[in-house]
Amino acid sequence: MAEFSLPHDSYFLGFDSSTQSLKATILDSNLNIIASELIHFDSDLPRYKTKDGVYRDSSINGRIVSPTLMWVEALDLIFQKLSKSNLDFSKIAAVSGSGQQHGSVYWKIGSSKILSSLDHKKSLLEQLESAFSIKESPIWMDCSTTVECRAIEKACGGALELARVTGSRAYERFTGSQIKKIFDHQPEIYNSTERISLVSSFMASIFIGAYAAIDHSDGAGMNLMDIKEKAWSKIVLEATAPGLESKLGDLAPAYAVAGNIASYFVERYHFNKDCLVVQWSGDNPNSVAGLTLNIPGDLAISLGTSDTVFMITKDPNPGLEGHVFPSPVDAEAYMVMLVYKNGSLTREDVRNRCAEKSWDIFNKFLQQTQPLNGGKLGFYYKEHEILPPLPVGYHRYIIENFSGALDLDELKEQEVDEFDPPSEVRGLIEGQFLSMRAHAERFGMPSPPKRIIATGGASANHCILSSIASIFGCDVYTVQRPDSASLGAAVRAAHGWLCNKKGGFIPISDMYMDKLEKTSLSCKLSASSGDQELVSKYAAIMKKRTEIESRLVQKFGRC
Ligand code: XUL
Repeated sequence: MAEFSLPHDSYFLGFDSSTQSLKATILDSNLNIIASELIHFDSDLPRYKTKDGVYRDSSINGRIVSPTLMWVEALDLIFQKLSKSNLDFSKIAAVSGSGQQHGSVYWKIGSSKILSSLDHKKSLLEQLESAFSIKESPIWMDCSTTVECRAIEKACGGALELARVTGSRAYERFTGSQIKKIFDHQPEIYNSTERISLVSSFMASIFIGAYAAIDHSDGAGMNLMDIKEKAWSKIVLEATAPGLESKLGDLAPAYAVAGNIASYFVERYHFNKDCLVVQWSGDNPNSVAGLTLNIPGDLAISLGTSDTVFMITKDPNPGLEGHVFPSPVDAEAYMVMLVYKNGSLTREDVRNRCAEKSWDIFNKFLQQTQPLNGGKLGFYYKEHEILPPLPVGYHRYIIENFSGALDLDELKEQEVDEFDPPSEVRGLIEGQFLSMRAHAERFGMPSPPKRIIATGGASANHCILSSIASIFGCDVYTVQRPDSASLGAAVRAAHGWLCNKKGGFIPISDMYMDKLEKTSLSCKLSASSGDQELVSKYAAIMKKRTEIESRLVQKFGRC
C-alpha cells in the first residue's frame, strides 16, 4: 500500500466547530493523536453571554441562534493555545474541519475582499467584525420556520417528493427554510448578502482566504441539493428565495481540496505555504470518518448536544422520517441518520434536578434501579424535539400491574406528575434509547444491529452504554476518543491530502488499513451478558411506549 502512505513526519489538523465549543485534534502520519485543544464558548468567551453556546430568543417561538463573531474569536483563541503548546505548524500537511450541521453564515457584499486581504498582524476578529450581514447565525436547534417548511414542501410537490430529491422532508433547522425566512421577512438583508455559507464552509473560507464551496455531505443538510445529482436542485432553489444559486456558490466533494492555506496563517503562525485545506463538512459526516464506519449492519450512536444514530448504505430510500446525506469518504455511499435534539443538555437537566448535579450519583441511581424501571416510562423534552415532533414538556407514565411479562397489551398506563429521583434518571435513559430503537426500526435500520459504535461525550459513561446494549440487544463498542468529529476531520484532512496526491478519489479504507481501524474499537460491552429475555421485555415495553408517543403527537404534535 506504499503509494497511499502519508508523508513521513507530517501532521494533519482537524477542527470541530460545534454548538458548545471549538476543538482541534492533531494527528501524526500514523494517524496517532499528538495534541488537542478546546475552547468552550460559554466559559472561555463570556462576553458573548451565550448559554450552551447559543441564544434562545424567548420573544420568537423556537428561534435559536449563535453570534457568528464568537466562532471567529474562538479561532483566534484556539490558535493562541496551539501556539503556546509549541506545535510546529510548518509540519501540518493538511487542515480540515467539522461544523455543526445546518447553521448558516451571511457574508455582506464586499466581504470576499476582506477575506482575501487578511493582515497577519491583526486578529481575525478585528478584521471580520463588519463582514456579516446577519450577526446572529441561525443554528440546528432553531425551530422557528414551520411556515416556511410547509411552503417549500408545497411548492416542490409535497414532503415525500422533497425528501426523494434532497434526502429529507423540510425541517425547521435545515438551511433552506432559514434562508426563506430571512428573504420573506428581511429582504434588504438577503439582498445585501453576497455569500451564504454553512458553519463548515464558513470556517474553510477563513482558512483559504476566499469563499469555500459547500461540500456534498453537509450540503445535503440544507433541503436544497439533489442528493443523487450532487447539484443544487433548481426547483427547490426557486421555492426558497430568488437569486439563491449565486449566493450559495459551488458544491464540492468532501474529499476535495478547497484551496491552499491563506497567507494570513503562513505569516502569523508559520504554516507551510503548501499546506492544503480540505473541504470542511458537517459534524455527523465527520464522525463517519472518525469512527471508520464502513461495515454493513454497524450502527453508530453519537451522544452529544444532539443525539444521532446513523449508518452507511449504498441504497438509501429517503422518506418522511430521517435524513440521507452523501458519505464524506466514499463517493458511492450514503449515510442515513435520525436526530434527537434532547441529548446531553436534557441529561444534564435531569442530573441537576435529581442527582445533585453529579454524574456519580446519576450513575449510582442507574445501577440501583432495575432494568424496565418497574413499568415507569418517561418522555423528556427540554427543547422542542425533532423525533417525535413534540414541544417542550416532560411526561411520565406508570404501567399499572406491571410484572415484566411480555404481553403488555391489556395493561393500562397512568400519567403521573413525578417519579422518585432514581426512577427519573432511569426513565430518562431508557426513554431516550427506547425511542431511538423504535424510530431506527421504523426507519429500516438493522434490528438488532450487528454492533453499535458509540461516540460523543456520554459514550464515556458505562452505565449508559450498558442500557444501550440491553435495549438494542447487541454489543456496544466505543472508540478511543469520544470526540469523533474533530478526529474525523483530521482523518479527512489526511484522506483529502492523499486524494489530491493521487489526482482523484481513493477509498479511505486504503488509508486506514494498518492504522486507525485496529486501534479505534477499544471497548466492547456485551448485551447484559446475553440476557435475551431482557431484550425481549424491552421490545414489549418499546411497543407500549410507541403507542403513548403517538397519542402525545396527536395531542401536542407541532407538524
Ligand atoms: C444533525 C443535527 C445535529 C447537529 C449538531 O442533523 O441537527 O446533529 O449537527 O451539531
